[in-house]
Amino acid sequence: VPQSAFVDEVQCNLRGGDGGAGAVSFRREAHVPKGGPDGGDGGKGGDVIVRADRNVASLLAFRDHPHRRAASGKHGQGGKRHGASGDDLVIAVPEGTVVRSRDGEVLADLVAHGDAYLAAHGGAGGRGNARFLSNARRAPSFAEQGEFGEEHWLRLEVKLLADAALVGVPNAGKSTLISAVSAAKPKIADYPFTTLEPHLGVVRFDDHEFVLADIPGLIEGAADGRGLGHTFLRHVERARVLVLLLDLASVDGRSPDDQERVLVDELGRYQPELLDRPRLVVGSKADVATADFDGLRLSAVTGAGVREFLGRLGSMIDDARAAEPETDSFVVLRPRESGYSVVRDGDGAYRVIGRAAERVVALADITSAEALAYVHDRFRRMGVERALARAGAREGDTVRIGAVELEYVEGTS
Ligand SMILES: Nc1nc2c(ncn2[C@@H]2O[C@H](COP(=O)(O)OP(=O)(O)OP(=O)(O)O)[C@@H](O)[C@H]2O)c(=O)[nH]1
Ligand SMILES: [Mg+2]
Repeated sequence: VPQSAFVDEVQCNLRGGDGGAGAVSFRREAHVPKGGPDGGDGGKGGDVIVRADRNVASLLAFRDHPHRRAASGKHGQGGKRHGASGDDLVIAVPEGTVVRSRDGEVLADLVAHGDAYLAAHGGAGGRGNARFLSNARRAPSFAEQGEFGEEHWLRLEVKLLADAALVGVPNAGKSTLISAVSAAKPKIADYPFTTLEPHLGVVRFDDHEFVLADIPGLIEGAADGRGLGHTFLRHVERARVLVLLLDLASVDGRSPDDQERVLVDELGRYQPELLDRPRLVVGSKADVATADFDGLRLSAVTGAGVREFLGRLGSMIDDARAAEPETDSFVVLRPRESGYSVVRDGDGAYRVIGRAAERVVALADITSAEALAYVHDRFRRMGVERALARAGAREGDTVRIGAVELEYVEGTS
């Protein structure tokens, strides 16, 4: 997939956990050869939930792991012990992530921190045989299987937004630094105005993930349109932290203090609020530094000071994220489809489609007369038999439901 520098897009496969199976079990009592049914229910499989999280900056994690699956439910046991539910799987994505089906239909737009989309339902747990006790069925010898979790391919897309911007005079080493700490590969050269347009790079360091922007160098008068930087200051507007990169080996001998003054001046003239933004001031080219500088220094070439720089920047970004006000978030819960329909297979057999009907035949042992009687009874009550008759089914016709094939028997209804 051709990638724009500013858009992150992935395809992923999400699967809810399977439901646990119900148990077939009978109470053991000293004087009763076969006590009442006491098979417990299987646990529900976990759901897969995609949730916007301001601490995540990109969809990079999906490149390593496009397949995600929630935990399955545990099987039921005797003594009416129910299986534990599988844990939900919550997948963090950046704010602004758009969730689409594989066909491109928009399913959810996760704008703000906490917005969530239930992407794949976990399967229901099967009922244990204790649930099938009735006057007519004193010793049910069947239980339900767990339901498979839903599986969906989704397309996630997000416009990358800079968490931090590298601000510096031309030739300060901004592009060299972003190349050293991310996959961004802007052009690097030993003359000013090498970078003509902004580049974004995703940085992952320790537990931090953030987007860093490399913008063209700023010069005096940038806010009035001199040089190139002004056109790109809008990339700085959204940044949570501003990194002021000062050239410690400036060829024109500009002192770090002088550079900092120019940069702060231009930022403030462009937009006074930028001066309230957290700033990290750092000196570049430490390996060949000629200027005195007391602050944090790094060399993008030797790597000296880079880890400390990333740790500090990561913490500042995390603090800024944590300080952002909570907004109301929403959760898109897709209701699972109910009902069923009857269609014709290519070979003329009838097929009953629908979760509710398919659950009825998901029994551990469909071959027992008792289980079959249960299935017929349920279908009569649900109106499935009538629907088949209306669709034209005749005695002896094949009826498929889920993985099961049955013979149509004309009922009395
Ligand atoms: N020795 C040394 N040279 C560096 C370091 N960082 C950058 N340089 C050199 O400095 C020059 C400018 O680097 P760039 O990364 O292109 O600087 P820039 O700030 O992106 O420049 P503009 O895009 O023009 O604003 C290049 O020749 C780099 O090789 C460093 O840490 N050590
Ligand atoms: Mg550059």
